[in-house]
Amino acid sequence: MDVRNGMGLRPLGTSAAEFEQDLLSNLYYRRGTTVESASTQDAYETLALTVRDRLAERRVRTAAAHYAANPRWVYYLSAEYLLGKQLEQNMLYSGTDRIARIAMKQLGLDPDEVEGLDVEPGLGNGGLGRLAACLLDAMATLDIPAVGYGIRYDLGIFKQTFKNGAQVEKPDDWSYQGNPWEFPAPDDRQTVFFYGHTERDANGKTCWIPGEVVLGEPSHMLVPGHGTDTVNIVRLWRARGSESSFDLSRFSAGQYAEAVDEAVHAENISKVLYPDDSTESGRELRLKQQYFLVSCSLRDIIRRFRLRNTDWSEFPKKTVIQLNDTHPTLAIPELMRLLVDEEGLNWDLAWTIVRQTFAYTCHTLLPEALETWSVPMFERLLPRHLEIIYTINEHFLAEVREAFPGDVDRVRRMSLIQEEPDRRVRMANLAVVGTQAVNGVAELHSELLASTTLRDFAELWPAKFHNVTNGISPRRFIKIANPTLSSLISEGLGGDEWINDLDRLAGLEALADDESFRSRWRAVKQANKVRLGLGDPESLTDVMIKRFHEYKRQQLKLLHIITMYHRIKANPGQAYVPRTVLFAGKAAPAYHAAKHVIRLINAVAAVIDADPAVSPYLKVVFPPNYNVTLGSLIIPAADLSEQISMAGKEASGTGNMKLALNGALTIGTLDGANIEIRDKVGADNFFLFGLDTPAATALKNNGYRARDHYDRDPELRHALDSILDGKFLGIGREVGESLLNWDEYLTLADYRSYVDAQDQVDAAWQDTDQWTRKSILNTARSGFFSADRTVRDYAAGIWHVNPVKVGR
Ligand code: 26W
Repeated sequence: MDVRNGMGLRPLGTSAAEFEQDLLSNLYYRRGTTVESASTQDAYETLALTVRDRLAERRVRTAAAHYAANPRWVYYLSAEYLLGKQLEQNMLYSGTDRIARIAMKQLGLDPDEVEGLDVEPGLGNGGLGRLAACLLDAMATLDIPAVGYGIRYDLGIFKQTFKNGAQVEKPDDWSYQGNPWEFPAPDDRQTVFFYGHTERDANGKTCWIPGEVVLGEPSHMLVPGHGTDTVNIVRLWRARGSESSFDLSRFSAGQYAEAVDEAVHAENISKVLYPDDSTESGRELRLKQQYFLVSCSLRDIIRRFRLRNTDWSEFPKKTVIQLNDTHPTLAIPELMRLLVDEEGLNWDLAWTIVRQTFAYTCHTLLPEALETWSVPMFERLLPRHLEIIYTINEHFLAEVREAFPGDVDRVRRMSLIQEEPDRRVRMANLAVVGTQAVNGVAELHSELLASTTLRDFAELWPAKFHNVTNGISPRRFIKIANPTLSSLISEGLGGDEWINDLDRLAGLEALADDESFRSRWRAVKQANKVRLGLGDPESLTDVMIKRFHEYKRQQLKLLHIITMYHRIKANPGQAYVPRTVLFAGKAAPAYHAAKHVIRLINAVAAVIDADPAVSPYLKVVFPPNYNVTLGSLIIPAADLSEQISMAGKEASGTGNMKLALNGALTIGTLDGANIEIRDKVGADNFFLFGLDTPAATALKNNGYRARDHYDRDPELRHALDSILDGKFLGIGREVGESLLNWDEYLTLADYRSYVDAQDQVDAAWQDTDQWTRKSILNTARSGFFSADRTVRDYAAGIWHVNPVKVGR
């Protein structure tokens, strides 16, 4: 009986035998080879395509359901996505993980070897990029019609290696072997203008005469929901030279380089991800990337809108565009340009549509991370957009003057244009003015945004400001990363519904009192440490994994390590809690202070390793090239989670959530989402230390002198002196001096409180049962930090969208 699904196709098989058949046919027809002559790469590509087909089948039904529903869409604009490896996720979501491995074995293939060829697309720097990926996963799992838009960088975040302990960056040509998970869609290419000038035609209509034209070619990757048939997409744009960019006459004149010059120039736009995650580069190519992203994406969004709608006033009802930090803020003047210059709408209607359509998430508090672009550069690259921004500013400042008559300072602070010391466009101000909602990513962060960084705007538009505390995908960061703990939890809770309903973890609280459950919990952690294979599995695994930045204070962790080293050296006979301290993370290539800390960590690690009096009790490991894949290996093996940033600096953090969910206890400051984690898991199950935000701010404002702490704390002085005296392979002078003479992030001020808290950690660790109870309670009370809850908050408070079920 020939059954066909709604798409008129025979559904793909769900048995291992049928999967094997599909593997074979894909090997023959799509890979053009045979089992006998297939390379492992052939086998990998074939496996990927065979799994992808099952998701593509759902994708077609999703697209049909969405078309029929003509819903309100969420468009997520982000310059970064850290999607992680796709194979294991897509096998889990398509329910093929078991049958695929059986089928491969049937064909004499080694599943681990084949799966080992899956590549991680490193299209992001850190927190912001990974959050984007977790939110896309949750939107699909909650059946919310959504599309992610980004840039398909040829070269992702650099590969990190160490040479004599120093970070070395290597280009990451992630799709060198191709990428089986993407669907190129050249027919949806878009045209993007740069440079040139503007002209007014007879009836005053403005035209932009570009100086350069490039093409944006999209390819999309599937974003499957877990436990549902929804499959959304993330569309990534790649820059191409226009058809006519190859100069045949120059080529035939032997000027080969010149012949391709224009094409190469165009392709450079999406060539490489900027590796900065906190300091703006100010580079023109970065601004080109940002405009390229928003111009292609808005044209695609309008193409999709027109499929089912004609009336522009419907646009904000059918479309909400979330700006992931200021990087895609040019979307605001770009939509104004498209509506006014190309669609002929009048300014006020266009502005109403624009403000109702956009929302902005801010991910930082660091002033140097708030982007501003020099007016001359802006004028040269985007002349029409600068005109539009001037007009927006005019109307806006009139509103400010009306609301705060005579307050010239406020007008100067709120203007979209900084006048002194040089004229710059303030992207954060534009993002706030051109959107219907602004949110921070943790309660403290959102409060600080409204009371400091964006205070003027919060006083003008209090209702516009929201908080949406970050979240993480439980599928990626416990189900896939920690399968053994996941099955123990499912056993304890009597089912695995918790993966899509994380609050159900609360059911584990009772099991914290069950000795046999506790010992199995410990065994899982132990096995994960053995799997990681870095350091003695019996030791306390103390983990600090995140980008390197002085506000995150890896230097404080280092001072603690050196203090432990000195204590062990001074009292060799004493019993010590064996510790393995694991660092992982990259520093922006131009961020030299952070790179000095990396070098010093590796030097201290080497000295300790070589010291037989200390190495039995203390080990420092620093695996290179931290990314989603390495994080997924480290997080399940962690006992202690280091979240030690200066209070008021870490917007939220998401690593803190991943580690707590996997049963690590947190030692941390009252910063970002640490506060909410401590509230949820309980103060007894969290090691708190350090100054809170008001105290830190007060200390900074009342002439903080780091040297005072050095003078009055002998252990601190000993640790700092050992750095300054070059005790660690002569490395670290810069770090020592910057701490003693500058210490912008109050590292020395929090040292004593931190070391004392670490002593409490050692004490707590020795009561294994108690520690295990606290570990189970951390997991049990982490339900709130699911990205599903985060997306539900966005959907209810900012997007006002509803799920669309995808039928069979
Ligand atoms: C202009 C260069 C640049 C590039 C990236 C500046 C700032 C960024 C990102 C906003 C930095 C970032 O990743 N921020 C992190 O975002 C996470 C997700 O919300 C938060 O959890 C982290 O606290 C925050 O540091």
